[in-house]
Amino acid sequence: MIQSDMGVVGLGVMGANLALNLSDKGFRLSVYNRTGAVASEFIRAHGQGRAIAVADDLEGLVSQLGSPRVILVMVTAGRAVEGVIEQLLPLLEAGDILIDGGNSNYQDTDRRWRALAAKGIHFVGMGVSGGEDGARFGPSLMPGGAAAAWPVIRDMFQAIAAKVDGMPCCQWLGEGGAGHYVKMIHNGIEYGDMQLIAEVCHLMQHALGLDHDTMADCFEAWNGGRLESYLIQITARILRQRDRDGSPLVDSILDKAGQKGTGVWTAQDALDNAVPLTLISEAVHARMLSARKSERVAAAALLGSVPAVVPEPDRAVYLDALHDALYAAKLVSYTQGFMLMQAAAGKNGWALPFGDIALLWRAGCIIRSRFLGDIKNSFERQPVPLSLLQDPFFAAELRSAQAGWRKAVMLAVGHGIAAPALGSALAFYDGYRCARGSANIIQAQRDFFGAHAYQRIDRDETTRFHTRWMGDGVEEPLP
Ligand code: NBP
Repeated sequence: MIQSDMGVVGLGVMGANLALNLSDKGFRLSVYNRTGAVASEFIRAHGQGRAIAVADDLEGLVSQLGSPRVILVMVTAGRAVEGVIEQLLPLLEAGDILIDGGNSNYQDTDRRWRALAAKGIHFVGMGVSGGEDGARFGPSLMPGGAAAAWPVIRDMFQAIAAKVDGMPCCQWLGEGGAGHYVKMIHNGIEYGDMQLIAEVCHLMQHALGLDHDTMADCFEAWNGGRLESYLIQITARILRQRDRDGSPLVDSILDKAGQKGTGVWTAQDALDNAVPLTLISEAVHARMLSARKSERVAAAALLGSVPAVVPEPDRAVYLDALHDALYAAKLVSYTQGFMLMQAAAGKNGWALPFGDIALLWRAGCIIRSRFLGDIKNSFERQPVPLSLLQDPFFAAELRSAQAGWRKAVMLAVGHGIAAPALGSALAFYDGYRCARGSANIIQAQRDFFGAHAYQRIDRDETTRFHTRWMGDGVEEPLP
């Protein structure tokens, strides 16, 4: 009997499309789905002429695989992944490879990688981005976990991944939960990009008074320049979409955004690692505020509405400002995302390939953009800059975008329109480029009320001082 190259467990949106992509590239598959009717329908619709065998149960699936067995699990993250692993474990042998391609929390992946390694099973946590279309025709893939698995699975996943100039958007990222960690950051950055675009749309409509076609024209024009990206393209399409009565569809869509958790995980991880990930965190908070619809409606009646729009002659200048603000704030968001990955790499002992990560995201995924090529270049420079804001190219870009960025934030503030991502990015930028900040006051306050001591600018930072603020005012060095 011919044995399959890979088993796929879970034929939902992602599993089915990845299976078809793998099949298109010539790999022989065995597939299994908990609800058998889903697998039967999959084969009825797509099986003709393909080397895909359906298994009725996991025992059947495992028996159809060559050695070492390679199994891709594409089920909902959390208990479902746990359950599938538990069921598969007695059926596997040392050297077999188990890949979780769902959106699992990287800490779960790390734990599973350790537990399965003790049994000789090579566990891989692989971030998959690009949604249904990406999975079918070329996703961005972020694998990490048991390094011994990579030489076995590399060709299969690089064959189905999106390509940029012939380079597959699929590279090994490191041990343990490294792959799912990078996917988590990708999703956090996606939250940030989406929030920034939403804020710009809101300002265009409510501060500049633009109609939806004009807004769509702007996004289309911007897509021809530095902001070229998938999310800018789809926003233009979204703005042109009409409802049944001919009005813009977006105006009839409820202004409440849901979330599945990866943005929250990213923000929590930033807090745990003491990384100022302000923009993505604001994007998560903005979704939370959006969900409080009835409370906002009541507050609007109580606290007042938005003032009049900007006069027409000034609008072109403001549109340029919004473009620059979007670009600069996006740069801050990616800077913060890479800062967080650098901190996590240090903490977890991962040698994350930052330039390759930028390349992995250049195609096949939701945050794909031209700009990621510039980030890749930055990580190739020698010496590698401390942060993207200290890269000569990006520093120059920010200096030239700065005036427009401030104008856009002032537009939002002046019109009472919330633009937390644009504004917090600017605050981060101003804080980051401030050689002498305000934390001296905080050190003094902490010493005043709690005797927490402070450091002095004219002494070594290891020497700490306390002042008897309410007594004789004498300063004394602490032992
Ligand atoms: P779907 O909801 O389309 O499919 C879920 C699959 O999980 C089905 O095959 C379902 O089987 C199976 N499943 C569940 Br639910 N519980 C199970 C259990 N206890 N045992 C065995 N199988 C179980 O999800 P999807 O959109 O394909 O997403 C799969 C993973 O990929 C998720 O982690 C998701 O976050 C991630 N992801 C999704 C996207 C996207 O755009 N959709 C993108 C990137 C990553 P059933 O038919 O018997 O219910």
